[in-house]
Amino acid sequence: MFIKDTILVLGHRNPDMDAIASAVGYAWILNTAISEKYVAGRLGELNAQTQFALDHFKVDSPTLVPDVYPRLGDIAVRQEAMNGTTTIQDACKYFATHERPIPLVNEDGKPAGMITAASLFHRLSNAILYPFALAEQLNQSAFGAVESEALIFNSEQRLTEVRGRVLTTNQDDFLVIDGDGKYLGVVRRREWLEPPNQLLILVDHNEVGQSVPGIEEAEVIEILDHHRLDTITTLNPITMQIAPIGSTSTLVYERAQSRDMVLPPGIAGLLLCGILSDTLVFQSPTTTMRDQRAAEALAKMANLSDDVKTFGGTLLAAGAGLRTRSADDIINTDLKFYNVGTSEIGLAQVEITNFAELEQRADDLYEGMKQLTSQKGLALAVLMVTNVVSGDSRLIITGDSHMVAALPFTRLDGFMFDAPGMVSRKKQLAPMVLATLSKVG
Ligand SMILES: [Mn+2]
Repeated sequence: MFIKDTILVLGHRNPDMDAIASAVGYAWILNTAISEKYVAGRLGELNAQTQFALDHFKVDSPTLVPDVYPRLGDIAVRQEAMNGTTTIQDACKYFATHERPIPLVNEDGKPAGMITAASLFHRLSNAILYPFALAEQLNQSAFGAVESEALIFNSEQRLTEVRGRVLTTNQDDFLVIDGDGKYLGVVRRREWLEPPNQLLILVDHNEVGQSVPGIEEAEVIEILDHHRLDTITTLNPITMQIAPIGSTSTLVYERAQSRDMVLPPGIAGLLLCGILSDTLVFQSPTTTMRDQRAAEALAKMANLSDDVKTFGGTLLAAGAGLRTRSADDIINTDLKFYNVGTSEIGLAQVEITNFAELEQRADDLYEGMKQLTSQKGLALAVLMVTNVVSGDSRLIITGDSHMVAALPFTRLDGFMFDAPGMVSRKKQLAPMVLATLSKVG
């Protein structure tokens, strides 16, 4: 997918609330402040929480962008074609005012070849030797008389896919057909050699592995993010802001603020959701004053009727839950692996809104964790079930019993442990588990 004359604003793969909100919000700001060429995109399906926020604030979902590889259909030029009624004389008249070859198209819309100036002159050079036959020749159909073969490509083929064939032919013009095999347009060699770049702005991520497929054939012109830096290299200098704060939506709000812009209620509401979601309503240790101030201002612009924390609770509840999901899905959706000495451990996290929900699924989840541990040969596996309302977690732990016993958590029963006040895997759980195991191991 390549969108001509646009700059795509994209969050990361498996988009969360902040990835969608910051893409939509930043595209709106740039469209309003600079020009109408920014398009917000998403790299996957919306999660339940984001769908709730878009519905609540009546904002359209951003465009799904499966990849940004330029394809032949993206650069094909719809050039006038000739058909079965075209005579050699018609072709002569055409070349009086045009240089490019004429595509010849059959009645069914499928291409038959191309008339090039060279093929036409070759044909007529015979006629010139026999001038009495010239008039008759000119009235013949161009079909079967002068067309030359042409390379035909499908509109869905990537530019890089046809490299071998383009580089080994001496033709300069290629025919492009659509999915039904019908003539779509013509691509010139020089357009193939110098395709237009899809311009990109990355928000809420900067790593290639988390970004849109085809990024290596596009041009990133800006990055706005709050994650660790592990990013692309560029040919030209770019604008980049990475800040250790709670959400990218906060950075987007600050861009509006620096331009004295008032955001429409829908956009403000969505950005507010980005902040509330990433900071777990300001409970996550990643939260800063900047996030709090942005949320306050955005709540006003959004004409929020509830207070921010009440609304935040509703938002988190819309995304949380164990009820309808399989144990496998719950464990694997947000699972990360870590190495401790020679062994490997796995830490998964899921959000819920009350622990009663966990009780109904505890045995089922424990079985799933045991399976994960044996299948991956893990020394230890923890499922961190975080109650986003109370700001506490419970842990389901499987693996080596000495390691389990060494962890500083209170056992509630068999495999369930208490982790009061703990909400962040990155800042709280992982450092604690890794420190303990490095001593035991
Ligand atoms: Mn984020």
